[in-house]
Amino acid sequence: MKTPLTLLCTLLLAPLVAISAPAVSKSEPKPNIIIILADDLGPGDMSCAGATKIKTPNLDRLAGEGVRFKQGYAPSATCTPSRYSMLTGEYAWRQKVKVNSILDGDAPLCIEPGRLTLPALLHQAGYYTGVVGKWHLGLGDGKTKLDFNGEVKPGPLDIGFDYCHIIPATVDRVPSVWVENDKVPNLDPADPIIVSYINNISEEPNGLDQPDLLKQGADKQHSGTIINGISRIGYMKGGHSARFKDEELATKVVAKSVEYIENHKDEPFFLSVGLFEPHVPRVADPPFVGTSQCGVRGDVIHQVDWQVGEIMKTLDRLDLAKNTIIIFSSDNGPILFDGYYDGSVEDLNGHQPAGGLRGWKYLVFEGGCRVPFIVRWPEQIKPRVSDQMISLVDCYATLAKIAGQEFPASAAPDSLDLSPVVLGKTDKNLRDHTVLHGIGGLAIRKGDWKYIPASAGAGGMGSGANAADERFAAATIPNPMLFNLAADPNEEENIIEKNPEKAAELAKELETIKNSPIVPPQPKS
Ligand code: NG6
Ligand code: CA
Repeated sequence: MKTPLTLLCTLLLAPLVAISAPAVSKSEPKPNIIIILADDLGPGDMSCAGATKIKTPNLDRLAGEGVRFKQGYAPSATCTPSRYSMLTGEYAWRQKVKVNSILDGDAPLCIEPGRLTLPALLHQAGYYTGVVGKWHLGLGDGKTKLDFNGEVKPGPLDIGFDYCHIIPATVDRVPSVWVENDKVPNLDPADPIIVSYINNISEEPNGLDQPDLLKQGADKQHSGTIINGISRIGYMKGGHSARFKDEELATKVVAKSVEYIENHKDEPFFLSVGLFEPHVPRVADPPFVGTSQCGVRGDVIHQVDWQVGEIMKTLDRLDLAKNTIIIFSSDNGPILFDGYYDGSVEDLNGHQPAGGLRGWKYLVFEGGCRVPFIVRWPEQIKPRVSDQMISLVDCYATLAKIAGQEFPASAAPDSLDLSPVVLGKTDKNLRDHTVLHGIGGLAIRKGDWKYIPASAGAGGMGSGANAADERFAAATIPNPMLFNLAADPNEEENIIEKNPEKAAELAKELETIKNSPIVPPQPKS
């Protein structure tokens, strides 16, 4: 494992990745880039992918005007490691530091300040770079306790973003405030914020003692301080004037994204938007309440669709749509019960969030890691649906190529330049394998084959995208598994005994990738 110093030396000494023919000619203006990541959205959660109880007209339009990948992956079945991989081009499990778990709201920044991240690279390429919405990559240096009343840093601005308007972790974790450019806006110094994940430092009601105050019942883990009628993970005191309301989060994401696009319309810009839905707590804004046919989880997916639509409308209004790349995906697969009794299980009404795939968020089964993956760039991409494999970890090398920016080969060791795939210049699967990370460990998909070593599984976290199916209730993987996804897309039949050589080959390949921090040479189209 590399120390920061050896990593830095490797980065400095490593050869630059050769950017042969740029994906965009020098004379054309660089495309703007917007990555919109939903939170826990499944591949079956869009009407263009077959959902009928949920309507996603804006996502359907986006997909219809771009390429929709049916084999799109999040590198991990949880948020922090997936976002880490997207921004660094490196699988998070290569790091010893705490990026493989789920960070609390007061956890330190898990990306080294100064690292050549995707936003840092795009900044070098002349882009203005910003992030709005969910962060969940930690804040502060971890040496002193993070103080939300002062400068909340290091954070996004130290790893390549020029602007940020974020919430620290998840909506179900304290502190329930925004952070804009290292400061909590609207904070009254006479009412300072104190946060603890260990002790109940707040004199305000909590979910365990006063469940009668709750809008939604919650499990023990989510029964900390009650804020806006929802009990959260952790305890929080103070900061009343700065607290967000759940029902206003989506409007704020739209307002800040639109303002950002307007402010930077005349220069190439990169905007990373972290939507909060359909992660728990699921609280629909008034216009969306009761609009879907599968309960509140469907209603907040309508809210996802609305937010994407507002961003698309802004691009249309400013005449930027043609030369703006929008990547829409999700940080991990879907889940129904994740701590709050919000009716998502009971109201499912036959909807299939993972499109029938096995498993859910937290798990290395396809249902945990397969995600919606749409790329629209009207000037360069012909609309189509693709069966080629792609992962969020590929955003780094692919966008570097499109932006015409070189980087040291070791900077993004797991990222493949898939620009030929994205731009429809090849039918080949330039990514022929991908490593998937879940709470219990790693798995590998290569071609149609998927190998899952025995592991402790997800320790019973959450439940189902296939809640009705009892076979999928057990999250533990006591024996290794092998599936052929072409014949058995839902991973129902473990065929390891019939194919021991194939299992051994994939097990070996997984070990090789684990031990080699650099991917084989980038594939040629
Ligand atoms: C888990 C929470 C879950 C959710 C998740 C993060 C428990 C029992 N469950 O620890 O509710 O917050 O973390 O989700 O605490 S993620 O999409 O950001 O990874
Ligand atoms: Ca998530």
